[in-house]
Amino acid sequence: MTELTAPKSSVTAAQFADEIRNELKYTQGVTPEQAKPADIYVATATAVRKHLMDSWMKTQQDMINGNTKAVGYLSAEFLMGKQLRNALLNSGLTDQFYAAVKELGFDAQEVIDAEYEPGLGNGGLGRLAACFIDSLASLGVPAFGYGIQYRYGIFRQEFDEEGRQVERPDYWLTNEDPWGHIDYARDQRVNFGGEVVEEAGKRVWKPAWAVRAIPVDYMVPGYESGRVNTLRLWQARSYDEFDLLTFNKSEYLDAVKPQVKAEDISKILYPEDSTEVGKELRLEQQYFFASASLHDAIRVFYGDAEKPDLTTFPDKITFQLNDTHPVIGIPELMRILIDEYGYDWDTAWDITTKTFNYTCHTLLPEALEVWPASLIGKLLPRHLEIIEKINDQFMHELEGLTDDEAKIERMRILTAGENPSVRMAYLASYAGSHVNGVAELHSQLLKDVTLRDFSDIYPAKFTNVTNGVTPRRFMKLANPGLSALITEGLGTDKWLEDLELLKNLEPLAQDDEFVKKFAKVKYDNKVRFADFAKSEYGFKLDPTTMFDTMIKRLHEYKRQALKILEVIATYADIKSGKVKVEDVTPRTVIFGAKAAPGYYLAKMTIQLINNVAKVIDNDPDVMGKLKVVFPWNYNIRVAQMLIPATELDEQISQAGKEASGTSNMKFALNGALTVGTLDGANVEIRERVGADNFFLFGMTVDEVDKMYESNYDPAKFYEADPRLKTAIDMVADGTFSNGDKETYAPLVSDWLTKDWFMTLADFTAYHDIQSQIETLYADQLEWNRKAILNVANSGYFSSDRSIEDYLDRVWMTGPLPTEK
Ligand code: 26Y
Repeated sequence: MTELTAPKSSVTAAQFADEIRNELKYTQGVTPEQAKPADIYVATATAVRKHLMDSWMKTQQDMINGNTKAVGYLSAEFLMGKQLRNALLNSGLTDQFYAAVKELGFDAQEVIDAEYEPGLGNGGLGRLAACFIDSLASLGVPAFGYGIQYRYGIFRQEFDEEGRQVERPDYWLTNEDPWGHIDYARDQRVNFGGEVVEEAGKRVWKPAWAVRAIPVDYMVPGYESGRVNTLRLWQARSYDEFDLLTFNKSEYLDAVKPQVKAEDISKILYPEDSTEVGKELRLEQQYFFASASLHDAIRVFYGDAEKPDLTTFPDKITFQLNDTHPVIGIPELMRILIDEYGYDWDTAWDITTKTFNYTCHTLLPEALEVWPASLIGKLLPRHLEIIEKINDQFMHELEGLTDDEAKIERMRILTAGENPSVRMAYLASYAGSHVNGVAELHSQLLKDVTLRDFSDIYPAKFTNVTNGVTPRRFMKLANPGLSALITEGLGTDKWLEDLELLKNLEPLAQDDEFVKKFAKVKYDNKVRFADFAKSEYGFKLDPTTMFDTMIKRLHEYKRQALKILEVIATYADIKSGKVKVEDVTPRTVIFGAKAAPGYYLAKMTIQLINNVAKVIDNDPDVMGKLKVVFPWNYNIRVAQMLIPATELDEQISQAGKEASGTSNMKFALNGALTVGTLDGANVEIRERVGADNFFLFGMTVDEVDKMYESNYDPAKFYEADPRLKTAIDMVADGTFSNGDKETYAPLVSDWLTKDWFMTLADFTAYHDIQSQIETLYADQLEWNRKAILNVANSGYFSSDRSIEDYLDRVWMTGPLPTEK
């Protein structure tokens, strides 16, 4: 597979092969004859890094010496995916790589497969951060991604005999990581614990222990921009015993305890998303990377100056807080400015508020982080004092702005009462310059519901930036067939930098020849995925069936249950003869999802899906008509194979719960049609691709609210729809648990008595839309026409556009000047 439209570097394939040989010899000490694919991978990565080195250094120099404000993207997660092909693409070395590897006698795919995917994120939020830093570099905006280099990424998912999820550690650093450069000389000390004392009229923090933060730098090459930014991920190391003993005057054995503890800080990514985990270690992680990153930015822009003028800090860099996870950076910057640099409170506040902006990624109240003040006091006593003072100042400010005392009380950053806690979203909304949601509907709901009081008082802070995805990874790399066809159709490959150009494909949706070519690309992608699924998972997929996919974290609000209940009902319809076998549109239903290890109902849903898959697979009555597969350990690599092969994309969350979604954008851009609710970015996708080209169903946000108000009773829906009743009864009666009625009892009971996300209420509408889907699918030309219209009208969902919006609405900066 070659990728002919890759921008070219002037290096020839023969030269690149020599560079790889050189790395094999001088970096790894192996001959080409001894080399394994993994060696070639490391050598190639090392060679690519060297190609990027000059641009990387120049980008940093231009940033430091110029007047363009940089962006610091503070994120606890960066879900980067494999780096090799992306780095080759962006450095213009793709063709040379394939030729050089061939010359060296290796199979390119084996070399690519040798890279272990870093899973340093849970899902959407982490992947968004990765897309954003790609776009920042591609637009030539000077930027740092700042995060944590977890030793263990998101767990590796396996399924046991019973179909239950089993979590295995993801020790991704067992092999060499040629992309990350550890920079011991640019470490930072991060302090914890201890107490605050009064010294010469000043509050002085006497920490009890410290962690050494060591940066690991990853190059982030822009596509065709000549710019290379930095992703700086911090690793926690301990200081030596001597140092610890001076810090902690207790016994030796007690003194080494913190040393062991120090290294734990960057050890593991918390696998929870959406539901809050109030773990001490998590707060330590958050402070660890926020503190190290802020100090690092000061070092980058002011060097080691004793008395830098930090009033210019907000002109040098603007920090985006990716959700509440880095919000402890706000009191940290206050502390740095006051305690370390001697600024007065007001000046420090002025600098801090100009420096930070906050993105909220949720509407679920349980996902808004709240920390017990006692915990903050224990780990970060000085920060608690600062937060108290911020809260006092805030209350005072509010008293001048409103007479509504109840409102003032509701807005407290530090809650009143016996066990006060700190609401990180409120702290960010008060201290940040801008607050944004991640899709139009979500930003509106933030203003109307979640952060309503704040938007009442500070309306100008609130804005929207709809998410986006990088077309480089999710079109060019993931879908070379479609990319080539688009380039052919448009007569240029400039669309990879300006995705709105896809609009010009619209007329081609009426060109039957083009539509057939498009259909062929889709079919080839289905075959490619079927082959992959066979070799990777042992699944036998029929590429002539409709590929119907639902990939996302497993969560009740996302409603995988709705999909599996519909599958069960269809299965029952075929079994009972209610639907004639010949009338069924053959479908392959594909799930990919990890559940948080402690999320009981989510894990049970995984078990159910696996067992439905098994029962259907063993039933000759539905053979060739219905198949369910659940490739385990869904990750970026699987996404890159599966999204291009998908024809129908499931975005079926309860309206008002999915902040945006980003796979919906990837699917539309890869020519899948969406069946979805009016939720998150689905709303905007539908607006752009056209209502005729989107399968809409289900309650709206208003209808959902009304139903909550009218005391929603799911059992009524169960009684009213015989198909739904049959499906739930089958889950209850042991059809998918070898006759055991207990296995899914908690799930069934939840559906019938609570069903907080109203799966049952939307079931009938979800079923009704299926006949529309199947009728259209029967007319392949029409289906593919609509799929092309999805591609043509989704250019807006490029993360380049999202970044442009951030630049205009939030960051107020732009690209570095280019040389004439
Ligand atoms: C507090 C901690 C447990 C936590 C950790 C991770 C909380 C949340 C998360 C991750 C959230 C996340 O991935 N949110 C998703 O962000 C995407 C990017 O904006 C959205 O598209 C998606 O709707 C949202 O669920």
